[in-house]
Amino acid sequence: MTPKQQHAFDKSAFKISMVQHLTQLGHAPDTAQLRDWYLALGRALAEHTTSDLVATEHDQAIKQAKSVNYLSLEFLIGRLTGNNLISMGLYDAIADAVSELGLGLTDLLEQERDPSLGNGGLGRLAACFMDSLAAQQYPAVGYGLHYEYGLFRQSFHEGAQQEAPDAWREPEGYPWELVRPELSQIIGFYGHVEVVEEAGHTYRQWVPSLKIQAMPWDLPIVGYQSNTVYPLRLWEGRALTPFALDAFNAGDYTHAQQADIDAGNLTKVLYPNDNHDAGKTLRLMQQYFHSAASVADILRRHLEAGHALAALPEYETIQLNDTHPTIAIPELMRVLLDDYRLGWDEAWSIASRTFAYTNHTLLPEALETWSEALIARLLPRHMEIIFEINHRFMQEVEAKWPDDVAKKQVLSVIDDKGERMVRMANLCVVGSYAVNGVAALHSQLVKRDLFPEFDALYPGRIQNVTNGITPRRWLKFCNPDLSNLISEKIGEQWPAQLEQLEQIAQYADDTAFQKIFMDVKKRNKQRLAGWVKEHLDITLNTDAIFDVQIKRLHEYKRQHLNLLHVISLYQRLLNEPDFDMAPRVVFFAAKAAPGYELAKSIIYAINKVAETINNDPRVGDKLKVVFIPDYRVSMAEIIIPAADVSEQISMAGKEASGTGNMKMALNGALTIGTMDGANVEIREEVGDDNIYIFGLDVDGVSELRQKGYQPEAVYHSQPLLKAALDSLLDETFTPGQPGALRPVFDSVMGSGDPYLCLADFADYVRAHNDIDRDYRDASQWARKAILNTALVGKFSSDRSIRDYVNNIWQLEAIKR
Ligand code: CBF
Repeated sequence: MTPKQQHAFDKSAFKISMVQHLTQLGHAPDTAQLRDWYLALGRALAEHTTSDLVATEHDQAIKQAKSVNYLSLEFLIGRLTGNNLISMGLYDAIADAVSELGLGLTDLLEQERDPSLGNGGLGRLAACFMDSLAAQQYPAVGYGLHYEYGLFRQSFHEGAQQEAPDAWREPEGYPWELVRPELSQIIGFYGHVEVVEEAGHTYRQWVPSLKIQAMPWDLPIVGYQSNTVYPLRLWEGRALTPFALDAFNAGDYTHAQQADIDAGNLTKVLYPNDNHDAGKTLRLMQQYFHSAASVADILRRHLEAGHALAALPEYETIQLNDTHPTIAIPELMRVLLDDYRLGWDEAWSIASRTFAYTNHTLLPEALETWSEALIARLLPRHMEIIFEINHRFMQEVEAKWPDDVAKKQVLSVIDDKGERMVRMANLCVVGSYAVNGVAALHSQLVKRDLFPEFDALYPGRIQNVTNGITPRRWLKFCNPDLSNLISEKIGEQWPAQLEQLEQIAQYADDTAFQKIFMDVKKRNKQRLAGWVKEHLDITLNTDAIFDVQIKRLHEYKRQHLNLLHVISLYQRLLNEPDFDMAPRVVFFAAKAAPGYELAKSIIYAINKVAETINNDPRVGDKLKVVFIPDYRVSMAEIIIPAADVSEQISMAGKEASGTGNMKMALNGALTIGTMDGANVEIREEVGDDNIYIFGLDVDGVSELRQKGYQPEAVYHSQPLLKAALDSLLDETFTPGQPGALRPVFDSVMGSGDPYLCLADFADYVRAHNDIDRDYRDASQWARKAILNTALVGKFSSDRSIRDYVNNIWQLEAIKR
């Protein structure tokens, strides 16, 4: 693809525009602060993207083409300014323009607060996918929620996680967003269903008792090197009649604003749970609000483009990012049946050819179910429709497996074992034309373990699309030195065609290239070390192995296994006079859901261990442990380019894919990982010699469980492990507070070690010893690092999107 000519850039006009925006913000150039200038920069740039957004929206070719609508409760987009500059091809030109105003572009970019509108991998994937859709110009709209507060800000108080609200737009608003009142929708809740008679037919009609306005805010998703800009449309809850003047005049000031307060609560805050279904009513309200507003907007676009309602599946496909927007299926049915008065079969034919569903997890606690009673109260008509969908589906099951009660029980959308619950994943599979897992192993397990009966009933419906990451943000933007080095060697096309990186492999044995490559790594390590010094006052040795585990804190991800290894290194340094190791800095960054006690205990334990080790003069700079607070996209952009080792150590079968693994490998880190998620495919690409695989695989895990796993036996048989665990119980890391780290000890010793940390410990240590040995051979290490960068082109989200396009969505690219 040759990049289309982007708009010509007029430097002096741009500088004038920036100053005008600054003035509109109430500041004068000679007294304005950096943040004021950043806002002016954002607003001046957004003028360009807004005009491209509107032009893309009105593009006839796009209106006549098929679009994907990506429905996700989370879009973890990260800062937009730097990334948009890369996509607009204006990075250097703007750097030059702002320097003439006496400003540094990187300082300005640092002023932007991350829009953290997601929890972790699922939300970040949605952001990468939007980037890749725009880059390849496959017509798309992203639909999400406009949370007033994103994922909480994390800090530590004496080692314990503290949470604070994340007011990402405060106080001046976010310069990239555009409110679109003309596209607002009205969304109902509660109420009852009435029967309406018309022309000899009876229809059902929902009469909601609460109505809330859905106000859309568009963020521009700028296509790399093109003029295509798609909207990420985020719905905000607003009161229909925000202010009750009567009440105010009567002196009832609180009541006067009550409607506004209630509606605003709907999109006030992102639920901070990753891979966990918390079952809160407000969350279901968010899900419905998001789905209903998005479905209404999709239908509006479809009909305004002049297409027949029945042709919806030919022009629009709706991708459900996990089960969170499942309620969109009965919502579309409701609109087709009750508002457009279609018959059931016709409505179902349209709906079931429009939706597709991505499953992101096998964890039982993350598979959403909603109480039937709650849905019936909040969305009475939808519950009727769900019953009808299930009734007809059960007939299908009966036809396939006559009199098989067990099959009906597992397949049914309603789980009636205890309190009757609606299984959202089952509803998704029944109502979608395609279902996919997110890595080869995961998709295989979805078919084998999660949905074997669905797979038998609908052969071919469950597919795989391996996840990916956008090379624009995760290499070109975050690692400019490596990007320039790559471009010098293979040209400038790789950010749009990541497979081209393979050409770098030819330099893996070239000692001169190895040196330059590792010099880049060193500079990135220095940048991270500088950040750590400035913010945490810890001095790091940048010759040390930078060993990195960055992801949500979850037991299955096993940060505590990593911690046990760290403790064992510490103990060996102190107790074994002959023990030698390459210096190491172990980095952690992770947020724990506020209600997830064990995850918080693990964070506390890591911080306490870090404090002890970092202040123990006997250790020197052989070992340091750094927990970087408030992990977020902009922090990942500093950590990832600096990583030597990437920790991907989940228990096999638990991490659906992982995408941090891809980001670090792309930036030349070597993975230490289990045969889980996308690690399996990373290994296929980079080869056994360039990855450190350890531990039980999926079959090994089930064999061990069948045999009967006894963590205590492992504990007693491995002195290194036992010593590490015992130190959690005494005062080694918590002077004066013995037992303060007991919850972590108990999570493996008292609770049967559900994620098999102890079972995998010895092999994990073995793999780390291999890393230690290999790192000391600088040339061999450089070779492996280069090959990681060279051989992971498959994991571009451009490829993932092409897989969706070709195997599921069937879209055509529309070049503008
Ligand atoms: O598919 C994207 C990511 O989604 C999760 O984060 C999720 O929330 N279910 C998974 O845990 C990741 O493995 C996966 O990469």
